[in-house]
Amino acid sequence: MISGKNILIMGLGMTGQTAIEALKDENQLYVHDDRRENVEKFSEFPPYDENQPLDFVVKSPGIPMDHQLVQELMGRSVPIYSDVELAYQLTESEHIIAITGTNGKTTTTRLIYEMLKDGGFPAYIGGNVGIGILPLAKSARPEDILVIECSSFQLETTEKFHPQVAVLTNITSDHLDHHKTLEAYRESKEKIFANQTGGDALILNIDDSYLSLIGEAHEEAYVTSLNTRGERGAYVKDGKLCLKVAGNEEELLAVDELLMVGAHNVQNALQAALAARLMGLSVQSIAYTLRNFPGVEHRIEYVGTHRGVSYYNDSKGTNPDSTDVALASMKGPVHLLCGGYDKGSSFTQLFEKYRGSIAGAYIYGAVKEQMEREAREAGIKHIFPAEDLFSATEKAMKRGREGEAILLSPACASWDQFPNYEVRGREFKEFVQGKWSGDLE
Ligand code: UMA
Repeated sequence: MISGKNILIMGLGMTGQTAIEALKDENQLYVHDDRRENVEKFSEFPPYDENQPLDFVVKSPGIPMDHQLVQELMGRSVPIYSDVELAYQLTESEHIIAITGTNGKTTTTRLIYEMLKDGGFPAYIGGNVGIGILPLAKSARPEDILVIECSSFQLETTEKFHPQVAVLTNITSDHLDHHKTLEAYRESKEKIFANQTGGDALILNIDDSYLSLIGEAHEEAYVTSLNTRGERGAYVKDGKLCLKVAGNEEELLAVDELLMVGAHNVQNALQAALAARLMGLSVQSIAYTLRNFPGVEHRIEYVGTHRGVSYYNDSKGTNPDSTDVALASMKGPVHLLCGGYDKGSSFTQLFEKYRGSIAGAYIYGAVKEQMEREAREAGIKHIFPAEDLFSATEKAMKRGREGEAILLSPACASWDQFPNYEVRGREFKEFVQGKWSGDLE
């Protein structure tokens, strides 16, 4: 419980609003947002006045540390906290699992949560997944398990935050506009385990070169790898996912039994399985979740198999790099549904790289002409221009054969024909499932 404090809420988006709800009854709050209209919406709280003594600040993750007011407050030694730090200070939960990394954190967070729920554990999910953690943290009981996805922005301003299980998926260069240097970005990520002690667990993906170095400095860490077998951790052996937590090896399931595809998802599965096992879940229960988890919605999400053709929704693939990851994850020939809003990207390299596995490119949307030209120049044999996603899908469904995949991974934003990628992905799924139920050719 935090009470009787003077607190500045800086940034009045989701983080600021959930912080206000969590603190307003017991404390004196002040508000600040660079957008005046946002401050006006919270007129029951006084705007920040620089003469006001403050106990601490709750800062929205998107506000950079070099913001003038943040710098000024730091100069006065006022602690600056994120919602994750505040959640830790407010919660009665004694079980926090925190996940961070450049990629894979949303899938790993969701998988851990699903495993705990399937096993009958009182688990809750929140954080950078788009659901603020504060409302959950405040109402949690000691036995509740909080599964929190943490961004580097949120970790940057933690002080006492102390998860019992910390998972690091990978660390590559990202968000340098905010953190300025790779070192500062890494330091923020490493704060996830800064307060851990003997009884806690740190899980590192040592296939990542930087995390492998951290692993060398932290012998007590549990490690995950697709290639090497650590003394403690999770790995792939003879095509099977295995755990080694208390000395003996435990087999979970075969890689082929996962519904999720792609090497990166095998790594996510290893990390989640290890975290769940350390929380006391049985091997059988963990394997059950892994056999049934289709992936996070819109990220190479398995939609189903109809007449031997597998369908995947990767509507989150809004640039050529993400579509590259999706194509690399597919097993056989792929019918690729792509196109949309023109962000000025080039698709030539992507088409050249997957020329051998693309059985058809079904191209639609504002970017159609450029994409079609680049596909042709890259040597894609079967190109089908279409008016919109649905006519493209219909064409792909007619051409798809047993053992092949139909993948929506547009490599473009959705805004020319949809309000956002979520709507695009959902409408795609509804369209194909509607066709299946009509059993259309
Ligand atoms: N603002 C200022 N000055 C600034 C910048 C922002 O006053 O210099 C104000 C804005 O006017 C706005 C507020 O601060 O009113 C910020 O609101 P917001 O809606 O941008 O952010 P929050 O509601 O605080 O949302 C955050 C996360 N957003 C970011 O980190 C940018 C969400 O992560 C997160 O889900 C949510 O809190 C709940 O924890 C999203 C994200 O994109 C998913 N994260 C990045 C990522 O995953 O790469 C880090």
